[in-house]
Amino acid sequence: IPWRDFDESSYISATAIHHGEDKYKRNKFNQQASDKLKCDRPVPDTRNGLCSSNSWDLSKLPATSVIVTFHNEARSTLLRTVVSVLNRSPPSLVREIILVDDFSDNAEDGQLLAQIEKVRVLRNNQREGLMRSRIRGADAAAAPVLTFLDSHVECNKNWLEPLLQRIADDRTAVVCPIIDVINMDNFEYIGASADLRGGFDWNLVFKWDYMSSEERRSRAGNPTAPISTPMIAGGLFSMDKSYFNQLGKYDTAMDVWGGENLEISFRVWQCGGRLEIIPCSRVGHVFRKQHPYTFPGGSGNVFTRNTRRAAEVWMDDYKEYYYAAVPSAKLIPFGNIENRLQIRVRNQCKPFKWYLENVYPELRVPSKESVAFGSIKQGVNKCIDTLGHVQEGSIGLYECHDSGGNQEFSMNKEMQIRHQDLCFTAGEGAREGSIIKLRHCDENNTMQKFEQSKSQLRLYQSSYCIDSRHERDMGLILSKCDHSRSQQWRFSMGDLTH
Ligand code: UD2
Ligand code: MN
Repeated sequence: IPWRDFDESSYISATAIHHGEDKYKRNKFNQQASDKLKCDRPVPDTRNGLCSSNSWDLSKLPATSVIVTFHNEARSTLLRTVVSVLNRSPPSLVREIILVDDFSDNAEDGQLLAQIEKVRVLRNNQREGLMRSRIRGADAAAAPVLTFLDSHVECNKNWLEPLLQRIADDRTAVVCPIIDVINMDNFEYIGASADLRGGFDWNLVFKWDYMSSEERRSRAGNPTAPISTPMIAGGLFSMDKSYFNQLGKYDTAMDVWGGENLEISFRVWQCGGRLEIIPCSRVGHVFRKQHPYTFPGGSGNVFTRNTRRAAEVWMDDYKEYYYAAVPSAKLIPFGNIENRLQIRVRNQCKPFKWYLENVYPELRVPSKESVAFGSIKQGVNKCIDTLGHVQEGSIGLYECHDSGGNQEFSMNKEMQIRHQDLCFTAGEGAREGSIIKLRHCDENNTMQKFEQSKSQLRLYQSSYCIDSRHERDMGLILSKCDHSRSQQWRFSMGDLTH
C-alpha cells in the first residue's frame, strides 16, 4: 500500500509511552516527543541556497536500494525514516527499502511496515550487530547502488539525487550527506555546519574536524563541491554495490556497533576509492548520548575489539601509536584477520603511510625521537595548554579538547617537553615557584630537562615537579615533588619507547 494509507496511529500507539514511564528509558531519546510528530512532518531546507538551482537528468542516474538495520528502534522514528525516503526521493531512483530487523524484541515493529510500498523486511533470528545486518541487506539488494541509513533519520529535500549523481560520475566515490541534527529531547530539526569533515585522533575514535579558515575561504566560491573526508561517521552513505562487494563489504567478525566506519574508511581510501561529503545532500539524524541497547560482550570490549581489527589490518606499524594512546587495547584479543588481509593484497591497496600523507595530513604523527606524545592530561578533563602564548609565555590548564593545537606536546630523548620549537623551561631555575615558560629549545639547557617519574614530571636532577596548584595566578610552576594531585600528569600517548 502507499505509505499514505498505512495506519500510522495504531502502529505508533501500540508501543506508546505508558503513563508515568520514563520517556527516555527505551530509546535514550524522548520517545514521546517523537511519537507526537507525523511521519511526514516537514523539515526545514537546510541546504546552501545554491543547491536549489541544481538539476539532474533522472533517467541517467542509477537506482538505489536503501538499507536500514535496526535493533529495538522506536516505531515513530523508524516509520519516519521510511516515509522520508519515499516522500523525498524521486520514485524511479528508489528500488526498495530493505529493513533488516536485528532481532528486535517485538517482531511486529518491522513486520507491520512490510505492507508499505517498496518496503522489504528481513529479520535476523539472533542478534548479529549492525555490520553483519548491513551485509545481509546488501546481499539482498536488487539495485546497482546501496544506500545505508540509520533507523532514526529524516531525509531532506533532494537528498538522494546528488549522491547518486556523484556515483554515476565515479563508481569509486563513497558519498555521504551532511548529517543534520534532530534534537533528542524535542525532535527539532537543526541544520549542521557545512564546514566539517570526519577525522580521528590516535585513540581512533571518530570526531568532526573543522576545515581550516584557508580551506573555508577557498570553498566560499564553490560551496556545493564535494568535501573529501578522511573518515565517515558510518551510518549514512551511498556506494556502488559491485564496488562494495569488490572491496570486501564489511568485516563480518565485527560485532554490534563501532569500528566499522574506521575500517571501511581506511579500506576505501587505501584501495583506490574516495570518501566524500556531498553538501547539497542533507539527512537529519537523532544523535544521542547513550546506547539504548545491550552489548553482548560488554560495550568497551566489543568496540575495542572491532577497532583493533581495523588497526591490525590497515594501519601497518602506525597501529603502535594507537596502542600507545590506548594501552588497554592490547589486552583485548582481536581474532583472526587473515581474510581481511587478503583483501589488501587482492586490491593492491596502498600502505597507511600513503593515507596519512595524502588523505589526512592534519593528523599529527609523533616524530621518531618522541618518547611520549599528545595531550598532557590531569584528572579527567584538564589538559596542559599553551593558551596561545609564545616565546617567554607561561602555560596553563584548559578543558581537554582532544584536537591537538595548543594542547599538543611531545617529549623526546633529550628529555625536552616540546610544543613545536618551544620547550618547557624552568624560568627562574630549580626552585619552589619557578614559573614554567616556553623558550626556544636548547639541548644544553638543563632547565629544559624533565623526567617522567610515576605520573610526575620532574625537573631532571632536582626534587621539583611541574605543578598546577597556583595555575590561576601564575600558570604552571615548579613545586617540591610530593605526589599531590596537582603534580599528576598523563600523556595521551605515554610510551613510545619500544
Ligand atoms: C554511528 C553511526 C552508525 C555506526 C556507528 C559506529 C551515524 C549517524 N551513525 O553511531 O551508523 O556507523 O557510529 O558503528 O553515522 N543497530 C543494529 N544492531 C545492533 C546495534 C545497532 O542494527 O546490534 C542499528 C541501530 O538500530 C541503528 C544503527 O545500527 O540504526 C546504528 O546504531 P546507533 O544509531 O546506535 O549508532 P550511532 O548513531 O551512535
Ligand atoms: Mn544512529
